[in-house]
Amino acid sequence: MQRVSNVTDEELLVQVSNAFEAAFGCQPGAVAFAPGRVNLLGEHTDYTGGLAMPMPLNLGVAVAVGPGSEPGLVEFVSETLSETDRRRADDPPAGRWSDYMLGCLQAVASEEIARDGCHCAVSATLPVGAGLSSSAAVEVATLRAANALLGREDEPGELARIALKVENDYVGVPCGIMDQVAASAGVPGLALLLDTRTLDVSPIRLPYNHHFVVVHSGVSHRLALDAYSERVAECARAASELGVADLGELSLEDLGRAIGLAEPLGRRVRHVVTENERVRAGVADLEAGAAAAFGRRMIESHLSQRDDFEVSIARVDALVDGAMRSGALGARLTGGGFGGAIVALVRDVHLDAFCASIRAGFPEARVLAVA
Ligand code: GAF
Repeated sequence: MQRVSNVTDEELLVQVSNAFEAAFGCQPGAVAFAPGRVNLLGEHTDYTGGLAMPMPLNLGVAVAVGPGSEPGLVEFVSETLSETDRRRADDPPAGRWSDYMLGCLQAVASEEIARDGCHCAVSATLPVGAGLSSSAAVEVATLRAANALLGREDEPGELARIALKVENDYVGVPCGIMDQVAASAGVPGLALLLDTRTLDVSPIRLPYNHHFVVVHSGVSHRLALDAYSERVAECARAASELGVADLGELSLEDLGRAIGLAEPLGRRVRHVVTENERVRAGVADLEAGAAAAFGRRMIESHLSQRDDFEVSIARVDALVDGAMRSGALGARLTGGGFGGAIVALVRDVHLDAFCASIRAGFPEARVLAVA
């Protein structure tokens, strides 16, 4: 995978260690990294027991931890935001960036932070609000660092479940588990087929001579929590009205009765059901080396997100159109939506021209990663 950030994961670990030392006057007891992800196909399916295709990036988050200076006091420094924060070990969430880390520390080290306090530093190469799962990366890096400090082994499935619980119950975001699995079980550059009902993951072969290019639209999705939560609630309501535990149980044959639901529930169901089908078919495309067919599914996925699930915005739609005009085989909104990034599939012979065309046509957009 080509990196667009000029800081490697190893350099980021050194950077966070230096930030820790500068803030707290000693070396950290443990440091850890976790990656962000781009989702290639299968959007808004992970909280309905569906399928997704996340691929970890080599952009991510590094966290350094060590014992604190006073029992019960947890001090944070974010090198990336140039901010500090001070919290009590048992504080409830406060709507601040430190919530993600404090929630994780409370989950795995509540006794230790109450007894010894904690110092914590964070550095990132992953932009916040790009839809590339910076929250899950912070959570998993914090859990890994805390476990390393306490001499405990990590188990990826367990890390993902703890991180999801922190995000759902402590931070208060009703997300699914895709991002936490990608951050804890994934390897940068290797795409995964994730079944969010069973949590089975299997590697997916990417097409030769092609690249997935991640482009940030320049619009942060940070204020989209209400709209995201509304989609989660609509899916739960639709499932209950259709008499299933999860929309992931439905197939194309069920769409007839789903479309009869009151607006907008019918369209929400149609997105989820067709998106799961697109993932199934997309896996077969990639196994057969049919990159152009996969590209068409990416476009169908984008239109479904735009029209049926209504999670896109005009600037992202324009970027997807621009990507197609710039030679992509397919392009789509990736992540939670309402801004953030797109992912485009581009033949390697067209890569330079594609990136140049995006830079020229969309000065506010930024090519973040090329896989
Ligand atoms: C966000 C959420 F955190 C994920 O769980 C997932 O629902 C995604 O939006 C949409 O596919 O990244």
